[in-house]
Amino acid sequence: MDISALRTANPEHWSKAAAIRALTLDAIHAANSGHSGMPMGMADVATVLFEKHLKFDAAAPYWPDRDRFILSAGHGSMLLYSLLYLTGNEDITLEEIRNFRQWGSKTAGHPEYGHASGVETTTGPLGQGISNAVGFAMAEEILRGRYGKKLVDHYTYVIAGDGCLMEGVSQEAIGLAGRHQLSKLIVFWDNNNITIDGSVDLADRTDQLQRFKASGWHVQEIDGHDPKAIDDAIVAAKKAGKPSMIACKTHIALGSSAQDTSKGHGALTDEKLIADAKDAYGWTYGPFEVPADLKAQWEAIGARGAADRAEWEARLASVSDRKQEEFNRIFERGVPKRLSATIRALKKQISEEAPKVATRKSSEMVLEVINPIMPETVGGSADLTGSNNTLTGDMGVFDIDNRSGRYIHWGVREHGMAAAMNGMALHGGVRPYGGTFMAFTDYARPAMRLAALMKIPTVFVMTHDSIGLGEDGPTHQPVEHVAISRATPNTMVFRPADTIETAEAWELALNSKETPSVLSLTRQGLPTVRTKHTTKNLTAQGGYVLAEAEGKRRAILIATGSEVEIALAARDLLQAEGIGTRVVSMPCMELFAQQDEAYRKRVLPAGPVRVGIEAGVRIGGWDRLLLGERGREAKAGFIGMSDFGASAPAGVLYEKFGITAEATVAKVKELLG
Ligand SMILES: Cc1ncc(C[n+]2csc(CCOP(=O)(O)OP(=O)(O)O)c2C)c(N)n1
Ligand SMILES: [Mg+2]
Repeated sequence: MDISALRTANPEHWSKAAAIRALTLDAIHAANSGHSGMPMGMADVATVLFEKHLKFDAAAPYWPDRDRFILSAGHGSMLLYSLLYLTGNEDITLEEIRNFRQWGSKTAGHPEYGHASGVETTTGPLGQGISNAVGFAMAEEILRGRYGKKLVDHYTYVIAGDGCLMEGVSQEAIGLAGRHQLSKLIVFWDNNNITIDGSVDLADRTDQLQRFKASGWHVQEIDGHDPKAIDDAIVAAKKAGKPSMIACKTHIALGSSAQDTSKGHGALTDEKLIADAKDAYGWTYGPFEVPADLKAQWEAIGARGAADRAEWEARLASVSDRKQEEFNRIFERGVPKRLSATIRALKKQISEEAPKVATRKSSEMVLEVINPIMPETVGGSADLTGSNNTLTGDMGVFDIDNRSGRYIHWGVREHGMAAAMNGMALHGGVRPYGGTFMAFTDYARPAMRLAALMKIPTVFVMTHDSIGLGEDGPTHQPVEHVAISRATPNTMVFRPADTIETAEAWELALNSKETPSVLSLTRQGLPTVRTKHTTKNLTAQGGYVLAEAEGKRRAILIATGSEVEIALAARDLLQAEGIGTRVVSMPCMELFAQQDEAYRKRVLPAGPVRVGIEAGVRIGGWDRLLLGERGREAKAGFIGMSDFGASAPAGVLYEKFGITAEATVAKVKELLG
């Protein structure tokens, strides 16, 4: 394609966009890997967005009221890195661009949140960014509802590719955004008709404009290389009163011999191809060279928002001290001072009353005291509100006419919910938690993994956490899900035994700034096992001695959640036979592993036989507890699940699958020989 017409139509724009294209080619050439085509195709859209619309200050990448720019098509990372470098972001220097994709560089293969400032979310798994963006836009609405336009008034812009739109999660996100008329969400679709295998048509013929329209979006279709059309479309999108999708017809790998082909998707490293493409761009500079006047133009764009930021800071300074403190606290992910006393008071009351309740209900009891003192919590459920017990009285339901509502009816959209909750957490100022059944962790897992990778404290409230849910049967009974969550790095999996441990788990989840939590909660009622009040949060140690052995200690039973009750019953039986038995409650294996060795040895001394009890699979953490670091600390056994469950009342299932006090006693005796 002859691109000279594009060059001459608007040379000022062209040279700015050409800088992105040239840097992309050079960085990918140096790395000998990456994805060239997308940045080459979307450089014009990105240039107009950054130059004319995006409210940002390159010198202050975390300013709360900035517009958010999300590169959902994360493989096009060089588009983002070029923009950050050109506009003067401190993290992304030319050296970093030269070290694209190398060990220790900030320019990771795909944009990673927390790795370089200016990266709003980790993308690469297609479909996540656009789904995070819905959470960003919801958080903006909620905070604007609470603090007003004076403090919160910004847009969320997204670049999504064909792949993002093909992923199922995008439909969950699109449906949510349309339903809630998230009018400050603007998505650019890189409509280049190419994916890795070839033309999009190989796999999909969806009319994307009709699709978005059907979900309640404002849609436009433009030439993605025409700067005026791009600008006009953004202006119109801002006025639309609905979420907006701008289909940008672009050419992947524009101006190269790989243009409009799937070859253009990946790393273009051929030197002649690169030289020819630069020729076509009229780019006469050396590798990684951006002429000073052009760099200055880009830096002026990067500084354009400094005045906006200063004005915003003045506005923040003009509100009451109390409001400022709260605003700053919630953006720093801090908890209110009152939280620990509130949790302690609840623990005290519960230890006296000793109710028998399901831990999902316990969680609701805890939320009833937390939500009133933490205005930043935003709860929700994927259409299981009454089952997940996630709604408390004071929250209000988020809706078009109730933007400060703090409860989200996510609909039957576990993946979209999890991804949007991540977006909320990333936006800042809100602490999202959301519920579904533990078995549907599978449906939310890609986003749960990213929460862990991004180091954000999203809280996943996963109820109905074992065969203990009973009659709904094996489709709904988690067996491997706790293990999968435990296998994920940087994730705290809490399986509390009663209301007290549930309160402690919530306290830890909310105090966490960099680790997501999975609360694994029961459907069935559980007795209060912590009847002696402690001000100390024992769950913070991961595991602790709940009941000490009488006489010589010959067995240690380690149990979690609903099986702690069984361990205590087994202990009674064993003690009656003169077998001294300690019960260790282990609500969070990850936190236990973080304790020093002396503590761990105190809780699990070598010598006595050990039996683990959990209505799930043994794989995933148990062997370390049962056998010790070196694998031979104790004779050990496990009472749990090794197959799928079945449909029957919970009591019957525990009997049939052999997760009982009697089976535990038999196992201990077998080990004692
Ligand atoms: C969930 C997920 N599946 C697969 C991939 C691998 N992948 C990376 S880019 C891509 C094709 C994307 O096509 P498109 O979004 O149109 O990008 P373009 O080729 O236009 O740059 C695929 C399949 C991925 N990154 N994420
Ligand atoms: Mg494409």
